[in-house]
Amino acid sequence: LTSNIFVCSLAVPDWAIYTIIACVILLIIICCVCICVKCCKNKKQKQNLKKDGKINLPGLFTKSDKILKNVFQLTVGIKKASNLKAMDIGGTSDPYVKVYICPDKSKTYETKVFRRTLNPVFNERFTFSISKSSLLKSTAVMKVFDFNRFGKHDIIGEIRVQLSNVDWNHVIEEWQDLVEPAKFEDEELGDICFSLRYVPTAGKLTVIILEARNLKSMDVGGYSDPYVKVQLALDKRKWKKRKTSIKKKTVNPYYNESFTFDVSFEQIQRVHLVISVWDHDKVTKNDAMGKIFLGCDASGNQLRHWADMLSNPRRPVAQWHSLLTAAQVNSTLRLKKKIPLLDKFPV
Ligand SMILES: [Ca+2]
Ligand SMILES: [Ca+2]
Repeated sequence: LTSNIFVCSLAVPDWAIYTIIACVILLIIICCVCICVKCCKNKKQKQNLKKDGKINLPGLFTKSDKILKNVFQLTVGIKKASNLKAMDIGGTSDPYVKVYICPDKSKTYETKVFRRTLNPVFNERFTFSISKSSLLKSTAVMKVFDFNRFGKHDIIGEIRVQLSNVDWNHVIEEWQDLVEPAKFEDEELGDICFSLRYVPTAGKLTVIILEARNLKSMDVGGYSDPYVKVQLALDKRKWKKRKTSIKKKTVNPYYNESFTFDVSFEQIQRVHLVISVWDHDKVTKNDAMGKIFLGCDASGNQLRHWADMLSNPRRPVAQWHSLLTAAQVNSTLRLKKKIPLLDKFPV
């Protein structure tokens, strides 16, 4: 209609009108063909991407809700993985995904563990707050691990997404190839194995520090003098503390030292167990080499161990844990000052 009015007012001859209409129709046809070709191509690409060892991020949801001034919310969704590498005998894995933002790393999330599968469907979402200033130099890291009850968890692969490359106006949902993990900025702090046993009737919590391995070397000569601090907090207040012996000049110490604490059934829900590894130094201050905490609001592997202990009363449950930095644990846990007069009053 508009074109007619336009045409009439200029008194253009008939043949010109037909030519214009023909051109418009031709243009529309060309556009349609282009869109169809593009759609088909995309579909093909997506199928290709679903091949080996991929993980689907549905996605890296990048919502720029400005809750506070200059703080953004980033939601990372882990949807599913397919054709993961088999890490266990029998040709399967027990995959789970760890998600964090580098270099901040103050919050590390983990998905649930899926037993004996190479095609897990996670469907979990994790939200991070990122300041505007650190946004451009931050990377979202998603690491896929194979859970092992009695051994170190094997890394299957990882994905890194530089947040500076993210289009903040859209939700990104895509498959990506898992790659070999980057070692450089990911400081390996070593692992610690300990067993937990809780007897509700007697109100006794027993922690046996078994061994640690691949600890960081803090002293010249590539060694450390590690000891382990076992600390309990009640309602996030420092409560009780014990230490193992010091093992000289090693990064793979063996302790097998047992500590029993009085923790009533009523208290166990409110307790945090903090395990930290320290390097003993005669002259200077002792250095923290790594830390983790367990409790009802712990996450991932630590929560699993705590839950296993509670659901298996009177039975010791041993498990390996990867150590985190003290700063990382402290910022999550935020313990308050010591409870005064320790055991003098019932709490
Ligand atoms: Ca496994
Ligand atoms: Ca030392």
